[in-house]
Amino acid sequence: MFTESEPQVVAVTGANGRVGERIVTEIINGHLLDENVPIHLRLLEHPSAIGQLEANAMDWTDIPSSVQNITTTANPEEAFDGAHVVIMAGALPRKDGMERSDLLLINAPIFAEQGQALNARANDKVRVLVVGNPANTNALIASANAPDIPKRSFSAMMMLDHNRTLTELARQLGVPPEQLRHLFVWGNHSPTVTPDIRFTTTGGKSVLDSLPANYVSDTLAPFVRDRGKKIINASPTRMSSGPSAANAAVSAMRNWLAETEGDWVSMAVHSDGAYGIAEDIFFSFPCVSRSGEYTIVDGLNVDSWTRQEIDKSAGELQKEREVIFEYLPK
Ligand code: NAX
Repeated sequence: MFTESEPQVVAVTGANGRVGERIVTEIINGHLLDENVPIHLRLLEHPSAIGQLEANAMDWTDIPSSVQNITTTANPEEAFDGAHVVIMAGALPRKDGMERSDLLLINAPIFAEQGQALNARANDKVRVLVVGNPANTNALIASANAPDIPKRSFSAMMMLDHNRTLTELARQLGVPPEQLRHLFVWGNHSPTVTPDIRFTTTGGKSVLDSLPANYVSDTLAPFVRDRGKKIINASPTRMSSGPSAANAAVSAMRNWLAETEGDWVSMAVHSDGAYGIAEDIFFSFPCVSRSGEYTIVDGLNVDSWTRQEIDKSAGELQKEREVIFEYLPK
């Protein structure tokens, strides 16, 4: 899929949004598939945003790239027809005063409808990355509404939490981020996400020897959990992450389709009970991946602090599941 010479149909939802627009630009700039792979780009938006999206599509068409054509549409079935790769960034944002449960119920119908459209029209081997929040539970809704597509073909984006962990740790240690291996996050893309650096090495040595005691619980986890809110609060117009989110979405999909080369990535995937996590939620585990097939890294020991934190995240996802239960077909 990653290096095919046949054209690959790549769909992006919410393509006119702050994150979606940047995802499209990254794809056109060759950051998703090998640059020789011809791409047919399908951009899905809410009807109110189609006018601007059409103008953006003209703009994108002027960039020389492997994208052979761009279709803009407000119809999910048209967007997903024959799709090999789908990145779902189209969702309504949380407004001031809105609870997480309100956001769940506002976005659930979007992901139910789009899950059904994927089921009806996507390629058998489609890979779907859900970015729109609450991403883990939206992935559950989309996959439950696409019963003919294997659950393993869906994941929710944890790469931004992963990259926030990676870059903060690299700053703390004074090493380039690419020198750090075997780092990941557990759980939900929410304030319960839990970074894990107990197995992380640089130059073959554990990073733990160079860090203060309780660094993860006292410094790193609060940093990763608060980062999104801090960015919004720092913005005069209360804008959330844009470039880092788009970069994370495209690299998460690229890692999945290509090869993680012995390193680990954080993917929220359908839980099969690994590490004692409840089944039928999308939970972030350490994963390796090759050619669109991920494997959860198994056999890692879990210390008591990590256990307590990941159980909180799993409990939160089980509650989210109850809130949107009516959108999960029986
Ligand atoms: P924006 O509000 O800028 O963009 C969302 C876009 O979705 C808009 O253009 C809107 O018209 C479109 N949309 C709404 N309903 C739609 C529908 N039914 N079909 C197709 N498109 C529809 O938000 P933005 O900052 O781009 O964020 C997009 C989503 O990503 C949000 O849900 C956000 O919370 C989520 N994020 C998730 C992250 C993660 O790590 N999983 C990080 C980044 C981002 O905050």
